[in-house]
Amino acid sequence: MSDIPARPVLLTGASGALGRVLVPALAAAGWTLRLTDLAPFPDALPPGTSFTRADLADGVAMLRLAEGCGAILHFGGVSVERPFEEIVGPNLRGLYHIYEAARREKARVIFASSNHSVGFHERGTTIDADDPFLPDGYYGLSKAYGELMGRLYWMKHGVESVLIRIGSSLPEPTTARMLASYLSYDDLIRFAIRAVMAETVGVSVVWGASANQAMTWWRADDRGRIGWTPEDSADGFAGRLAGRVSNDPVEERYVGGAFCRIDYTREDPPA
Ligand code: 15L
Repeated sequence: MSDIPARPVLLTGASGALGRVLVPALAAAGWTLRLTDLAPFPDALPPGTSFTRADLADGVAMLRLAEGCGAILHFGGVSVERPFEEIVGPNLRGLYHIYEAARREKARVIFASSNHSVGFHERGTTIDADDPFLPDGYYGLSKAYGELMGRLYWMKHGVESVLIRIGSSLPEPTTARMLASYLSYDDLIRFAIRAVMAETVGVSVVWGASANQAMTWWRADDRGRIGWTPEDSADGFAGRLAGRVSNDPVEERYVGGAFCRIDYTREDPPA
């Protein structure tokens, strides 16, 4: 079975940290990629790729970019906690433009959701993918909205989505929290390939963490439907990072870590 999609794939957020990981890997796998971002693409463009600078807020540009594409890897938008007004354009309106383009092209969306959509779940508990959203800020809320958008477009228009709630995808884990939340770049690349190539996915939700022993927060998801199993692990960093914690009880209590603390005004944390 070939791992090359029949139609080109659109990648938004191509100039971002994860976009720059995916581009060379997917191009090397022989994929035809249409890349876009608000920022210029900082690396050399590999064969089989083209780059167009565009704003997610520009619905017509998104429709044009998606023309003829079979899948959209949507990694664009604001990727950290920011004031509400900065999130609305790229993450809410922009997401709508992506789904409208997918609807027109009958394309599948692979949406880079985030652990921050469930960031206020406690680290001491274990949740499944269908447990309630508990966003830890406007950014996490926008990711929950994106996931619900995926469900709406599936029910109403038959647009398929794979929604990956990414933990911490970095070259390597840097805090004790990331001993659980770390997602290696190679596991992310293998995920993206399976998410695009899997035969049917409906709406699939996947926890985006490597096979980390400390990952006790998340359990059931739809990875079986897309045929993805993480192969890497943060475990080798445990000795070095176990003590790398903050002194902040809010940050250490919840899955979303430092994002939970931003603009936190409660004086009576829940018992
Ligand atoms: C995210 O969603 C962010 O995009 C990233 O910058 C990290 O902060 C990550 O979550 C995390 O929670 O570690």
